[in-house]
Amino acid sequence: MSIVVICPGRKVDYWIDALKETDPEVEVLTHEQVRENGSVIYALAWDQPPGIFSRYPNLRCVSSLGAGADHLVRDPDIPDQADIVRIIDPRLSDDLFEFSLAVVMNRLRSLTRYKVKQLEKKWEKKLYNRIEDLSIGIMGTGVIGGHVAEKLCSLGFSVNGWSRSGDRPGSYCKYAGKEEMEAFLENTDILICILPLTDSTKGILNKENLMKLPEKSYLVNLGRGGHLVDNDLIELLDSGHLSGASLDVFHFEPLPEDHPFWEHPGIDITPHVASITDPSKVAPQIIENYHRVKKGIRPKNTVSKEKGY
Ligand code: NDP
Ligand code: OXD
Repeated sequence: MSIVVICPGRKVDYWIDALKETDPEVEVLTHEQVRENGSVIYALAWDQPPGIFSRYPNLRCVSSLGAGADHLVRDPDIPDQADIVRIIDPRLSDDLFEFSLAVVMNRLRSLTRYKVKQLEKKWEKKLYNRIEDLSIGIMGTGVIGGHVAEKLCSLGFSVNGWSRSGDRPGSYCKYAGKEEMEAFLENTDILICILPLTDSTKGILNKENLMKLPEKSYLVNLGRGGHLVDNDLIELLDSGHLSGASLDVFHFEPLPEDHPFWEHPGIDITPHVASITDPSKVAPQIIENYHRVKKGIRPKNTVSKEKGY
């Protein structure tokens, strides 16, 4: 029995080395190395090519290499009997918090603007906001978003969190479901999307919803590119309703060279780096899940195929 690692364009060796170091007895192969397709019971995948899972008739579990598993939930070739699992790791949550904090502080103190002014050799002071001045709204307060919300609260930010159920623990102000979305948005100056991409969250960052934010609000999208309606963002930036946006995720990654986001002065772009899974940190949970699955026990950190996250 073996594990196959499928992640075209990524450094697959780090994954294979980390898994073998955790358990040298387990056979871990790239999909090019697999000789007996029937022996593969566990797959690790990111950006998998279409149709790849149909090669492995005995798959019992497919794991994302990251926290998001939308690329797996929408793959029609994962057999019904196989569980989908994702990575849950405190390091991922901490890294995403640190990234969010950096973006928020950049916004409060206009650091990107000063870099632009520096290149123009312009000495132009601008009033700044303090932590207590603006309220932050986190869309999606699950494992990562809930952590970000709590950490921002502990630094003195006023934080609102919006989720499907509203029943996760936390001291931030909670809003739940479609009914409370409007109130959540109306009370948010910096909106940070940390939602999973599902049928119900696709396109949620659209004109109608973003117009409910107060004038001059700022958008941060750390969820998935599919949450955002790109043209709506450009329209709202150009009209001045939004004062800027920081985007880490895109419909197509890498962001195509001719995409208008690249040259928009109101948009800061990062290449999906808000938090990056460290193979050595998460190999133990993958190996543990592999052994569970091998023994016929359900793996941990499963994704609901119905809910999509
Ligand atoms: P979780 O599954 O733990 O949490 C998801 C949260 O979203 C929950 O609070 C859930 O509500 C809420 N949610 C889901 N659907 C809806 C809906 N229709 N309406 C309102 N709220 C909804 O996920 P994680 O926190 O672990 O990760 C979230 C996402 O962050 C990932 O799926 C990935 O896309 C993104 N990510 C991005 C990274 C980056 O580098 N840019 C890195 C890591 C993750 P409820 O609490 O009721 O279940
Ligand atoms: C993600 C991740 O889900 O990088 O985006 O973990």
